[in-house]
Amino acid sequence: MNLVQWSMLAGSLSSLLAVGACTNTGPDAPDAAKAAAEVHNEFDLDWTQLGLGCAVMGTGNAAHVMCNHGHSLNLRNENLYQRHLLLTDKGIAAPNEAQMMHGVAANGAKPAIQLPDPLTPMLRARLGERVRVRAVSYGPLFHTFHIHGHLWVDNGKRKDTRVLGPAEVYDAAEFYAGGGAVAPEPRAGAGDWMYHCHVEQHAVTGMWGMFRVLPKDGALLEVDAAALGKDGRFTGEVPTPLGGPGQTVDVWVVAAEVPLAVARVYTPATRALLTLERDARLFMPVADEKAFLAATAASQRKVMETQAETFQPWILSLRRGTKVRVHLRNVMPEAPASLHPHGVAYDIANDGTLESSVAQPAGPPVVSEWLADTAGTWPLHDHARQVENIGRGLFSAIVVKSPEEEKSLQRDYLVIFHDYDMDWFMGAAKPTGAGH
Ligand SMILES: [Cu+2]
Repeated sequence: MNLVQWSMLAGSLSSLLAVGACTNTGPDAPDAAKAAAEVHNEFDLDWTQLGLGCAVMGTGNAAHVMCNHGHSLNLRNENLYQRHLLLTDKGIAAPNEAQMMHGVAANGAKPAIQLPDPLTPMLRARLGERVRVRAVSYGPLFHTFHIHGHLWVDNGKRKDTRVLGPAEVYDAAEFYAGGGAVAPEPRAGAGDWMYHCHVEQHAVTGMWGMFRVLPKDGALLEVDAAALGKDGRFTGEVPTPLGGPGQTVDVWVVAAEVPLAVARVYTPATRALLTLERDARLFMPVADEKAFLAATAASQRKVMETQAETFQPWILSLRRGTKVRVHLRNVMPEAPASLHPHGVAYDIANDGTLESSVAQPAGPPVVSEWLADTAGTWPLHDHARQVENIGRGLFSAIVVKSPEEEKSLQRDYLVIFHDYDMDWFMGAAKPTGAGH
């Protein structure tokens, strides 16, 4: 992308920030009036220009297909420009942001044209339920976790935004769904509440999702499942924790290179809503040792063929005081893989960086032992070929829960902020990691 295109893109983005903030500056002089008019025009978000970041990567239809910038939540990405294209093709001449982002309005009414839920974790809760959202960040950039309509208390202060650096975690966002931070008083109410990275470029290029608050009474605010297919099934939910104080549990995980639905795009020329798949590298949990030993590259790909749109990244969820033995096999064709945990107790042989703790392709399984002695949320990722493997998805997270949290939280979610390895994502070149 050249400098002119970048500045046009930046202009569009700054106008996104300025929506609704139009002020009259110096209307007396003709030049000033003209300038004011130009500034005012900028307040109309130019989605075509916003799409320029994509257009330079291809022409015509290909430009739309390839419109993505590598910012995602849990490896999935839906560009707001694509939703704009879909709405305009369905007859809304100038869709606004609300129309693009929301599946349902706060009063439960459906919009005139309903879009599929975004291809990112769709967090759900009933009005008044106690919710925690844990955020983990991977990749080379800083991201800002923000959720609409809700506040939480952190160190005695109310917050609704928090910055995360690479491999940083934030798990203090706890509130009542649709309600307050410390009491379920009326606040946001039922409806769709956007959560997103607050780096604006990241949000519009895919780093956003929805927190859907359903009414208490069971009158569902669900979108039409038949019309929307599999959308919204990818929940971001933290699994029920394993083990307990003094217990040892075994967990089996396969590192596999498999197709994953990483983005959804709309192509006006064919009127098709397409899901883009790429060969991601994933930690795929399996049920038991038998399945673990039987796993092959082909069998894991088969699993993904049926789960491509709903597969949830592995989250290792443990009760505080549990000792876990994680068995890792690598069925990827050529990359080594390992598990490097943060936050749990272990000795150096179990930290996923020594040669002895790296699982080689078609090599023997590697076992790591960790003690989950502190409640919290922790990164867990490959450390054998970190840049390339994390860029393609070889990450997870550890959640260690206290008994109090298990009682107090009705909904527990974890979202991972992630930047794609762009060469891999665009399919333009084979990723080249430094390796060991
Ligand atoms: Cu970001």
